[in-house]
Amino acid sequence: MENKKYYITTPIYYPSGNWHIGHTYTTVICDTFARYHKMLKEDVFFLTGTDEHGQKVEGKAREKGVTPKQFVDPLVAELKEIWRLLDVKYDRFIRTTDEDHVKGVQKIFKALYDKGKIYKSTYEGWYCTPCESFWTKTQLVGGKCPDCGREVKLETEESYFFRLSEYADKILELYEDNPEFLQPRSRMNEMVNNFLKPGLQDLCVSRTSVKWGVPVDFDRGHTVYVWIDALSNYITALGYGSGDERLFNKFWPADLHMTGKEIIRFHAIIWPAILMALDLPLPKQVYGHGWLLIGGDKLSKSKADKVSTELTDPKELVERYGCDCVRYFLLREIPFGSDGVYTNESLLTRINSDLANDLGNLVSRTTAMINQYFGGVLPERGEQEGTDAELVSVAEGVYGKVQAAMNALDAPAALEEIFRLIDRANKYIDETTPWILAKDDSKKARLGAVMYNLAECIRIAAVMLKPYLTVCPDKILGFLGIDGESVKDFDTVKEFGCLKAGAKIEKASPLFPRIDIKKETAEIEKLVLSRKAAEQKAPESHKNEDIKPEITIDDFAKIQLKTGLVLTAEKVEKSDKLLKMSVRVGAETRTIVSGIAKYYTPEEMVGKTVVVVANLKPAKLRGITSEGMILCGEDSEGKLTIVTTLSEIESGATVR
Ligand code: ME8
Repeated sequence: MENKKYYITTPIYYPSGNWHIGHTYTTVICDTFARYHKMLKEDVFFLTGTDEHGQKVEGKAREKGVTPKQFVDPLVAELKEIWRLLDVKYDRFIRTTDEDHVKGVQKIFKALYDKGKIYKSTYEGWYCTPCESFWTKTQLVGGKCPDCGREVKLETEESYFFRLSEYADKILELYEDNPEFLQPRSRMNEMVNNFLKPGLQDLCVSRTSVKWGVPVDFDRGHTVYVWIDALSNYITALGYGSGDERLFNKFWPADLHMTGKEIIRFHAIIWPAILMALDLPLPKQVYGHGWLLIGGDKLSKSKADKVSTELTDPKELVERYGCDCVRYFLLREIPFGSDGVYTNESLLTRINSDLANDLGNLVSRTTAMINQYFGGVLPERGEQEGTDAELVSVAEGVYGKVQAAMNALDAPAALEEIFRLIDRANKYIDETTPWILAKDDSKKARLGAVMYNLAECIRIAAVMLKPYLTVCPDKILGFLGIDGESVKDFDTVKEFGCLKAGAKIEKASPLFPRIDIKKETAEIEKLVLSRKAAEQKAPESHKNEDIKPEITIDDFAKIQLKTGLVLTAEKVEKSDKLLKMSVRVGAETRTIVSGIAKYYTPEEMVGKTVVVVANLKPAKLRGITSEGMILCGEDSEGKLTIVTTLSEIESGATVR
């Protein structure tokens, strides 16, 4: 196969820090497409990153009393952690504060200026701070920002302008000549009717009032306004303007910019105009996906917190249900290009019905039967009969159908096709009734053929699932005794029968545990409500007035803190609060009684590294002498969390 290249980008993320599951949508889709094209043996470059400049960040940093860079650094680290948890494997994570990006943007700005595409003037416009967008009066909706509906204010300042007004006809022509350029189709109509036909205005591309931005190097009072800065990432990430443009020459133009529908105007009008002005090729396609809605609104953390008791933090969702479940929901539940509603119940229902029931059961039933009837050794395929041919044709058809769906950028439809095979295989078990065949020795060969067909369907489904789910496909292939790459790639799923008889089949452990939806949603609701209550209380109970009178370093030096390793733990009789533990502190082992029984079981405590106040006068608790105290954090609800070390450390180490 031709080693095609494929370049896909997500919009770079504004590091808000209030990450919710909606934020992960664009990038999980892109990761899936990148994985899919890698499996097609294409040379793929997948880009994501963060958009860190602008007034909003500057303001928030000021509020916190830190520099803008100090403000964004931890948020960027959090976002990268979310991508790690969701198994998003990008080829570059660009930050608009990266040195090469900053230099690239300065070059782009200067090139546009030298070409006469940027000029200096005065701007007066209605500015929406949260969206970092200027609007003309006619664009406002009811006097408010047309994108987010929030208040705007009139601002005037000296600015550079990009001659966007010259490009309306060229962009209309671009759409006409390339009907595929902007998808879904409805987005193109919106751009044409709302923006291009009424005519474009020149675009303000620098600010003097915002210091936190890329400085215009030939006019130091100005910083590059956020959209030229942010959009340019798609080429600076490939080294454009850096002197080493090998990646740029190889991957540009992008095959696909995937973005949320609210920023389509920037990607389908402003960005192509900038590229035209730079005489650079245009991306092949821009896709504006829909939103995850909660309570009928675009999912946003502040709204979500107000209106609902849904758990929306991607880290928590992955920790609770696993990366595959969250990815599956995002890719399967939201009709591509449209909005989709997010509820915990819809997530849990998907997990139970598709993953635990359909996929999980098929794998566990089949591998259990091969173990029960054939000692875990895959039988020969043998003679085919009955509905075998139909099953095989569904299995062999999956690859083409998935390909058609992915070419149409429709990941949910691709998953639907794979699950059609899984459903068909489950139905095949009911049709062939292997448990009846197993009772009759003369049917052994038929039973073998049924088992073979099922195992091969599972293999094909697992291989096809690899771009979408990142954990369970390999687990499934492992149960089928496949460890080499030879039967794990797309070339092996177009024809039925690659699986070798004689393979050692392992009885599968449950892939996805079934969730008691009622219990789980009730638990989530309780969790979210208690958190809200704690958030409201926290400022009061943790006020600085709580802080005790100052002490000197010598006072502090009187307290000896040491690390300890919990060797044993048991409940103290007739007490629901106390745990009695033996704790190794360096060379000695101490008995320590601690009031943590409501929060930790004895089993949870054994093996934990704790911090012990080692020179505390022993005290008797319920008749037991406690030789020290274990440090805990106490939240506003009185809930205790033990203090431990970030990495492993020997017991008896000094804590200071
Ligand atoms: O727009 N449902 O950043 P951003 C689906 N930095 N997608 C959602 C969503 C939801 N509820 N909420 C957010 C920016 N997104 C700019 C882009 S491009 C050069 C600069 C998606 O952090 C949103 O549509 O506000 C966008 O694709 C991405 O998350 C980042 O949004």
